[in-house]
Amino acid sequence: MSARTLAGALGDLIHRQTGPLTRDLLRTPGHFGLGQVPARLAPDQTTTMVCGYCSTGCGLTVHMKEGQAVNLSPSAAYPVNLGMACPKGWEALTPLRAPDRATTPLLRNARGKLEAVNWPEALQAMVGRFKAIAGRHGPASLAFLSTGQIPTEEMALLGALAKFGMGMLHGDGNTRQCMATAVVAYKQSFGFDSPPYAYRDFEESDVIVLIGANLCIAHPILWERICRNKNNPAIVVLDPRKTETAAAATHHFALTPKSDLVLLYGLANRLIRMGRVDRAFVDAHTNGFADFEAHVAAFETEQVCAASGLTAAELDTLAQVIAGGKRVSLWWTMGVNQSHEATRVAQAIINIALLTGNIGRPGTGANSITGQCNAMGSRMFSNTTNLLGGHDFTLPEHRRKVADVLGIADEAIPQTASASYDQILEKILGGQIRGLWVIATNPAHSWINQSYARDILGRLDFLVVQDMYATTETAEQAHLLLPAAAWGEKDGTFINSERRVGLLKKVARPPGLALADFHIFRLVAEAWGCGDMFSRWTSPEAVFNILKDLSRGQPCDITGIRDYQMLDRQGGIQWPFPAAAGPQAPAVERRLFEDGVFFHKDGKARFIFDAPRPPPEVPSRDFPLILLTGRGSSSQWHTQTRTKKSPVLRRLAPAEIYLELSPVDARALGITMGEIVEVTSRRGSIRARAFVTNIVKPGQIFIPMHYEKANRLTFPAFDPHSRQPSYKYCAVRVARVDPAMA
Ligand SMILES: Nc1nc2c(c(=O)[nH]1)N[C@H]1C(S)=C(S)[C@@H](COP(=O)(O)OP(=O)(O)OC[C@H]3O[C@@H](n4cnc5c(=O)[nH]c(N)nc54)[C@H](O)[C@@H]3O)O[C@H]1N2
Ligand SMILES: Nc1nc2c(c(=O)[nH]1)N[C@H]1C(S)=C(S)[C@@H](COP(=O)(O)OP(=O)(O)OC[C@H]3O[C@@H](n4cnc5c(=O)[nH]c(N)nc54)[C@H](O)[C@@H]3O)O[C@H]1N2
Ligand code: SF4
Ligand SMILES: [Mo]
Repeated sequence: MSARTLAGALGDLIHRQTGPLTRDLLRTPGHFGLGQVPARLAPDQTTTMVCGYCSTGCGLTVHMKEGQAVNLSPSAAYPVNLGMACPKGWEALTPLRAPDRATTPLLRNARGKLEAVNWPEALQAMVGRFKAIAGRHGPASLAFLSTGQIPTEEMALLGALAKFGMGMLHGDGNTRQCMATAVVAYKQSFGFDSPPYAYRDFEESDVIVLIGANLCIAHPILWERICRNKNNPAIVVLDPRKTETAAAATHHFALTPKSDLVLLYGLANRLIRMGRVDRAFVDAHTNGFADFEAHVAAFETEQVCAASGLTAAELDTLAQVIAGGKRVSLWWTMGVNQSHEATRVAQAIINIALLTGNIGRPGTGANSITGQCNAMGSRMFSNTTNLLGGHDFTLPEHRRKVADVLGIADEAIPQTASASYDQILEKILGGQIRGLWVIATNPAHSWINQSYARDILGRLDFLVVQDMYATTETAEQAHLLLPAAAWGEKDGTFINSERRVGLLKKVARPPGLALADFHIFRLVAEAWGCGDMFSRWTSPEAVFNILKDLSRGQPCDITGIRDYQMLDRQGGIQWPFPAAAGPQAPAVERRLFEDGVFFHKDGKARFIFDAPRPPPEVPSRDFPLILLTGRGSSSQWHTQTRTKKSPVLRRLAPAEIYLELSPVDARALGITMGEIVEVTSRRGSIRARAFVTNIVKPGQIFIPMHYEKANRLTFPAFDPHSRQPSYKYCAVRVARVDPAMA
């Protein structure tokens, strides 16, 4: 398209988004600041929207003055958080005003420097370079890496644009680092990616088992929901570390890292021998129990204790507590999903819920807790691994259905799912992928085995990074930076851990020339020449209506949600909510499988299991310690691009990288509290401050992922079924720094 029509389309979009603007603004980079009244809100009022950090999905009430969001408070009426929020939620507006916001597109010039350009120039550069690459190497030489942190409507537009419009075969997201294991485990076991619970189950259990999940830090408001439980529940934590959650639990079993599979099989064996099998449930609603029973029979106490580090008495207690529960819920997060055999561990948890009949009733379930605010949206609608709406790229009838809803040709839809994140990086290394578009994720900090990741990103012919900041580790490597509006500056929906579709709203103006990701995708579509394909995708709410149609007849059917207002009134609505359910509002909290019918064709859940395997890199004489990584505090978010912009949050967490080291190891190494030490793996060496603590057991150290150097050490192992990275296990050594060198 010509520059004139492009500028016209752009003007039209910006006009609609922000009110009258002169055309000159499109051509000249510059600031027009926050501060004008977003079109749909009165100047002074409050409005409730979903938080943009974690998957808990708290409702935050934003206070407006003269059209600006000036403050916020947790919403008491929202069914998720009931008036509570964690520090990140309270401080959610601060990162929007950071001085390093990306306010204009930046293009790398001939001298290798990023230089401000206007939108038409940026779009021309992106489309020109990408088309040249695709022309020479085919459309499969372009790929995208996206996120669980933008609204579902934006994800769907990106996925449809990239794959159906621009012809890309491959696109994945940071949800691969996070939820891929739960997705595969649920699909294989239940027939669809379907976390079955409502948060109320936390309040209704008499036994709560948390496996590799540190709720107090990572999902603080879900921990608050546990605290509302009136049944005096047993709270059992399976975590190698004595985390804040473990310390507050009634039982903590500090299992050896990556021994979960052996332990859970041993536990299943015990429960079966204790006569704790719910025969009626197993017979009516599951397949494969007899084989599973035979498989776990070999997991005797001695072997299980040797592998897990638990004593026989501890194993006994664990089995007794679970066997004694009438309403047992089992919850897991990254301690499970990030492992070399993660999918089978997740399914070992599912198997325990199935065999004890702890599913489909209040206070029960095999429950994966999601990570990012919209990881669940990306699982259903990002068009990466699944075809839009939880469909399957490989099934002709699914491709036809999606093509019909979208009014496109079947042939526009790829017949295979995308390569996974790690495979995309391998393809860059192999020269098959040469152009990459990174949206709302920061792989140059968060991907496993960093020096390799950065080297790979550095090999691209053209790297486009679309972010709200120009200063992220990945943005620094970009050839083109596209400035994005952030949470609070745009409309759309997120889906939280309990499958609740919640609303977000524009309560602030994006800075400078930054645009909502939604509008950036629309502009790229126009510039690419496939704008016609998206003529109905005019606004987030128009896309929401398309997504409803795509979900029809699927387990995640949301055709009953009339419009955004209905979401606003109800405090979000969980899927499924099909139109067939009738016009009445749905119950506030609903769980799946109350009828015992699962999503496989025969309606039955499956027992799936495998032989345990050792991790690919284990401690040795030279690297005697195990490195664990994860979340460090409730006020730090991932790579900290947002949370470090808040002075309040900064004060709540250590400014520099540290490691948890046991007193036993510290003594043996001659290391004292607070000393700077060197941590070395086969992939790299970093310096960090020693925090000597009994949180970790001897032989293990822990480093939070929030500091850029953490992933220089990690070992790139992947679960073979989910391709999720195993961030939480590799071999390292720790040494004092020679005082002369310190
Ligand atoms: N404050 C804050 N909250 C967040 C995030 C954040 O960055 N900051 N991120 C969000 C996201 S995207 C996610 S995915 C979630 C993650 O939430 P969590 O999974 O709860 O957090 P992690 O700290 O990564 O890992 C949890 C625990 O797994 C344990 N673990 C390590 N290895 C093993 C093992 O082999 N077996 C078992 N059983 N446990 C093991 C670790 O010791 C750790 O305590 O948090 C979400 N919430
Ligand atoms: N060692 C180790 N590494 C880990 C983990 C671990 O436990 N240990 N956990 C893994 C997990 S579970 C996850 S989820 C990943 C997270 O890894 P990342 O996704 O890389 O981390 P974030 O810091 O959340 O990056 C989000 C980026 O999006 C930008 N952004 C925010 N909002 C918007 C928006 O609306 N639009 C646009 N365009 N940009 C936006 C932010 O500025 C930031 O640069 O890390 C993984 N890495
Ligand atoms: S718990 Fe999660 S959703 Fe709730 S306020 Fe904190 S970061 Fe936001
Ligand atoms: Mo995550």
